[in-house]
Amino acid sequence: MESNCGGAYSETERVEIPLAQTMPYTQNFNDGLMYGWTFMNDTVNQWAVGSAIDCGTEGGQSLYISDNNGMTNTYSNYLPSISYAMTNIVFGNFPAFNISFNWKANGENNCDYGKVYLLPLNYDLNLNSLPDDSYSLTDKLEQQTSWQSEDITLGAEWCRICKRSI
Ligand SMILES: [Ca+2]
Repeated sequence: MESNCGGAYSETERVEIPLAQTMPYTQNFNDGLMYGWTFMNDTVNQWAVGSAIDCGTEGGQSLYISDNNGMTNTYSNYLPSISYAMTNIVFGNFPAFNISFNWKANGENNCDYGKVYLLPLNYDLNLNSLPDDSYSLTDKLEQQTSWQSEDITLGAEWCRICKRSI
């Protein structure tokens, strides 16, 4: 590494390059594999990949919240809980980006919902509070019992950066 232009080289540093998805990237979870997705789960309501529900072909699989290790797409509203499903995305050299996904959520109004964020890789996630809302790409995803299609366009300012999608 070199400090500023033409300056002296600094000491060698070790940098961890995280496992990341490159664009274009699609994921239907149909074969049940994780593909670089990781979870940071509450003790009761947890993200799972399984066949309890799917918006696509019969027998497909999807990513959903479950309170029984993925057997059913059900949750407990006895105690407040936050769980994260995340993957790292490398934004390539393109003039614009599109993020689209299908979702439904039939939780308690204004209390139980999903939300999509794009966060810096080093963002300090915790299970007690949601990330800062300035990083969210969506409003609360809630109160829909039929499949919804979300379609988000991001501009060229996202070019060549790596973000964590949650
Ligand atoms: Ca699927």
